[in-house]
Amino acid sequence: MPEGPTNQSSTSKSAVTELDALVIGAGFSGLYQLLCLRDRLGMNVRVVEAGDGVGGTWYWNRYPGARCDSESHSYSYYFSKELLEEWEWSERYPQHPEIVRYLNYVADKFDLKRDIQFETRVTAARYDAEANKWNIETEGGDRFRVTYLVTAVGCLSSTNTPKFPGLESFKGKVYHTGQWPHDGVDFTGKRVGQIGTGSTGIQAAPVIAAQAKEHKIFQRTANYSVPANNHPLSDEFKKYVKENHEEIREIIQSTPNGHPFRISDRNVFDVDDAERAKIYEEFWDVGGLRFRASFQDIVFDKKANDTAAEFIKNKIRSIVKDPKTAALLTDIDHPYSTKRPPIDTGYFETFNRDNVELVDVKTNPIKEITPNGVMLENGEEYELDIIVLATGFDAMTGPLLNIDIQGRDGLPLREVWDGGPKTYLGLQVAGFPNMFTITGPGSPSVLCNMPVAIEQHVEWVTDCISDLREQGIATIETTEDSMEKWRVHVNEAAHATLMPFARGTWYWGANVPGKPRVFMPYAGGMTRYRLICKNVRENGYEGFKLSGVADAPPPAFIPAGDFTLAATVPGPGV
Ligand code: N01
Repeated sequence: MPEGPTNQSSTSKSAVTELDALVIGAGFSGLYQLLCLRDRLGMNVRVVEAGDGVGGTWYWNRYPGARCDSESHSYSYYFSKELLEEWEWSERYPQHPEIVRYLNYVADKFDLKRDIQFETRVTAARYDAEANKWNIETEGGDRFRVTYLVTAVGCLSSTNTPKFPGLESFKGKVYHTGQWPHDGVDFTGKRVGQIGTGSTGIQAAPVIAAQAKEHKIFQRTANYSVPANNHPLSDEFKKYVKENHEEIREIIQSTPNGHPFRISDRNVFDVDDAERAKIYEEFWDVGGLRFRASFQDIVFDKKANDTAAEFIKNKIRSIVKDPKTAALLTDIDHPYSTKRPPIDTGYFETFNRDNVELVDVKTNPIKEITPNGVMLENGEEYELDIIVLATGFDAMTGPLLNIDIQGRDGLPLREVWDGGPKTYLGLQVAGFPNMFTITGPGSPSVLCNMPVAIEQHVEWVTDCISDLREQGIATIETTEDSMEKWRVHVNEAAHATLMPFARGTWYWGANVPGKPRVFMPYAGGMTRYRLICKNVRENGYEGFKLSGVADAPPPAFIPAGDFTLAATVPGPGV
């Protein structure tokens, strides 16, 4: 298996670099945060990035079939009219290389790379209360001393490799989809085993199967998927996008999940069975995440959800020719969309190929990896040349906890989050002044089209730092009480949906053994969340403690407000 990035520079202690701010990560978040702090606020900023190029999650996730599940014209920055006019996506759902090209284009256009230090992995960040500075160390021995620390580490950047006994003994090659070799993998003539059928596995399987000699797909939990209906964008659509940025922006910034379409306000049982079937057919043909927008109550009402679930299962049965395989694929244990709903290009059709076999590892789990392949509990062994681990991520908290972050009095973040992540708005942790977590746990993040969530967070952090500097405020720091109020609200938001029906997902931290079971993203919808953050700022940073400089008295502390879900902005997204 390829190693993650390592810093190539010397390990000797280097001089300390003093900056206004350090941003960790050069993905969508880090690039925009750099631009905002450097060019809008005139700050001295550096981004440090483990990879040797920009892209963040997209730098590492180069597996076959890697494609974004958000529609390209919404999977873009919306802060620059010029950028929107210049850039043109080629497909409805952009492939990995096109997204990386886009991010490089952005980095070059705004001259960002000169302030990004590549191949540099942050290992520690410690707050020095006396100096009100963050001291940051990297694997290669670089040291930084900064006033503001912004983590832009991504939600899905720390891979999850299950501890299969014997994995190291395998004589063939093992690849994790989240650490894919940059020069690709040739499956020609190979016997390939793929473990995992989440969004990644569902994208990868058809592409691997088309090349491999044999492709065994080990499925533990069956999953829904809706066809992406991907296609090249027509000139007409490209023209529409170029001429209607404002309208598209208005939609993505005012829908709960940040996608470029409105969710229907009709309920499943507002229409009769025949009409409902017709609507589902239409949305199935449109494809992608729009399917879920066909009725507003699919993610809130179990009976409504059952109708969508049954529709998809019937589609699977109609596609997959072998009844036994179809039965395994439709033996789904959760309501539709309570796990992150995948979208696909020919996933279920792949099981009609002669070289593909679905292996049930729910009733007959993987016992071990042998030198020759995968052995199941019943002793059955699958001989393989390549194992592809599409086993996901230590999501949301993993990338932050991999860094030794210590706040006031050496308080480790690992200790504060021992029982699960605690944040206020997903933006800050009590005891960690002037540290901001872009798309941190407790924010809409992964339940929203990510660039939309990222732009909102980056702009809020930028406004916040601007306010602090203008008003001579030395520190902003949330409180235990604010985090507790927010925790209650995040929990309430999740329980207002059907999400608790699928507690075995990475949303709950359930995919990593020993990880606390806490619903991590905020399911109250991006629209509501945006409003809450706006109000927090307008109310003088409600729920945060602000400390004055020198002898000036600190500004008054306004406790965190009441985040009741009574305001009716419908819930979650991706
Ligand atoms: O990971 P996952 P993913 N034995 O955790 C299986 C985003 N994404 O990489 O369900 C056998 O969803 C596991 O089985 P189970 C998106 O947000 C975005 O697919 O735990 N199987 C499951 O099938 C997505 O949600 C895009 O029973 C084991 C799979 O591995 C997130 O990334 C594209 C196992 C892991 O599924 C993560 O998706 C792709 C074991 N011991 C992904 N351990 C975009 O378009 C795990 N599994 C932007």
